Amino acid sequence: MSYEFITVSIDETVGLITLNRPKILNALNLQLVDELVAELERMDRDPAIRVILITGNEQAFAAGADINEMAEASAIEIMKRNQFAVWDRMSLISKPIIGAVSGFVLGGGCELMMNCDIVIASETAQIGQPEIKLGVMPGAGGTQRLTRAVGLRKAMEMLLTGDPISAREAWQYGLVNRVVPVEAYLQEALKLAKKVAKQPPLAVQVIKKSVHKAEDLPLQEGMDYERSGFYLLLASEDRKEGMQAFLEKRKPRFTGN
Ligand code: CO8
Repeated sequence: MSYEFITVSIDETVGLITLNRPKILNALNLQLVDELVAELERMDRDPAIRVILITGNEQAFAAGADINEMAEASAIEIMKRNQFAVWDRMSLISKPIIGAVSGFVLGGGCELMMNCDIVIASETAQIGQPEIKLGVMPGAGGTQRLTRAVGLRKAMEMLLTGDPISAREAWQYGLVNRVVPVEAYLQEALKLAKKVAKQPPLAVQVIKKSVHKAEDLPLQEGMDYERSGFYLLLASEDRKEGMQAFLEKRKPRFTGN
């Protein structure tokens, strides 16, 4: 498949998607989001890929939705585009998504980052939801996922001022997993992706889904959900292999069955 606004490659079993509109700081136009979601879904189905990594460039992960595309459109036109129907499909991806972010991570860019399961940030990253400065508000999870991630007061401050926070502050609030020098962020994310890619794929996917359920479900329902996953994985070939390998004091060979 050929794309205009993203590039795609594979490194061992890690699928790498790079946002590629550098002249306008990877602003997310409709076509870019279409391409991104199509490729995420393709990689999710591709048995050769176990983990997906999304990145941008050093200057910008993404500076938000493409303001040119929104500026002239009426509310009804934007509603009729139904762009969030595509966006929301990202949360159905079953393989883990690692984000490697640097530079501007703003608006829709921050919301895209929050769609990633694990995030490695360069120390140059500036992360925020500046929509209020444009007279609007986030529409792809900025008030919901950010509040769950950093807590009500910090989210309120970020959303009402529109000011970005530094990578280090984002790390203190648990919004990103790790902050590394700009020269290293992509390699660090790739190293982590390869580590997760070596784990048994079924367990990885069931754990991912179960962790996300913790954001939505009351505790006891979440515990019930977790237990179903636990029993399900006991039926997998990889469980036999994992336990056998432990007993035989050798490395397991996981197949995803
Ligand atoms: N949309 C379109 N073009 C952009 C965007 C954007 N979001 N951000 C930057 N650009 C363009 C600039 O217009 C400029 O283009 P040109 O060279 O043709 O003039 C180029 O990128 C470089 O930008 P600057 O010259 O402004 O670079 P600076 O280093 O001076 O400033 C900033 C960088 C601070 C990032 C600044 O460009 C800026 O404030 N950008 C807008 C950030 C923003 O407000 N983002 C939120 C957008 S709204 C949103 O995301 C709603 C999400 C709803 C869900 C969407 C799902 C897809």
